[in-house]
Amino acid sequence: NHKAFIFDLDGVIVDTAKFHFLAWRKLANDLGFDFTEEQNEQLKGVSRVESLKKILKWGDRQLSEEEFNRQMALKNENYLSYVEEMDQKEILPGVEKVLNYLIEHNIPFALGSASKNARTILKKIDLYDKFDAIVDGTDVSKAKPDPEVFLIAAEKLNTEPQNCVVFEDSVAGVQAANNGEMTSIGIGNKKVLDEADYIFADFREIEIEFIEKLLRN
Ligand code: B16
Ligand code: MG
Repeated sequence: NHKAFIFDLDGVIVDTAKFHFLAWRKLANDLGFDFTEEQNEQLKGVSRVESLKKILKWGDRQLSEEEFNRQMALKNENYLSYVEEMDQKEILPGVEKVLNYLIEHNIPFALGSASKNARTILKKIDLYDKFDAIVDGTDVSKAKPDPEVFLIAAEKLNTEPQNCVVFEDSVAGVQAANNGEMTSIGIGNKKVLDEADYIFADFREIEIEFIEKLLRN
């Protein structure tokens, strides 16, 4: 039984949250309404289907199943046009320092993302081969805050949930880690992520001493 680390993707390793926001906002605007950056917080870590349901509710709009699926596909196409432009420079500051430490010390780590585009993105930023396991939106049936995505990751890393440390930028993701009895580390706004065991604005604030402390716990 060993310690292991699990990383969310969007908002933790890369700032694709900004691309999701742009693409969802375009969809809303095309349907004749808008939503705020504050509302967008509620979309973070949430699956594609659930995100569109929430947005339509905000705009008080209903779509046929066919139109719903068409809009979702359009949004993804638009989102992928941003992803297409990504490269290693998109890896958020401080992330590689932590990943390199884990690699050097043979500490296993996994990706635990709600995104169905996670593998594409990891390849674009050249991190695909670094992870010991990848669990994404194509592997799960229950969305965050359900802990399923992280529990599968723990299993793939051959360890117990209690030994796992999860890095998350979303409220739903922090709750998922807590629901899975894992240590939760919020990356982002202290006020938004107050349910996390530890909170940092970004990875530059995370010292290697902190990682070592987690490993001793
Ligand atoms: P996709 P994460 C999540 O990724 C995003 O935070 C969320 O905004 C997005 O709707 C969801 O992935 C699904 O993404 O449309 O690419 O399948 O933060 O869990 O890595
Ligand atoms: Mg995220």
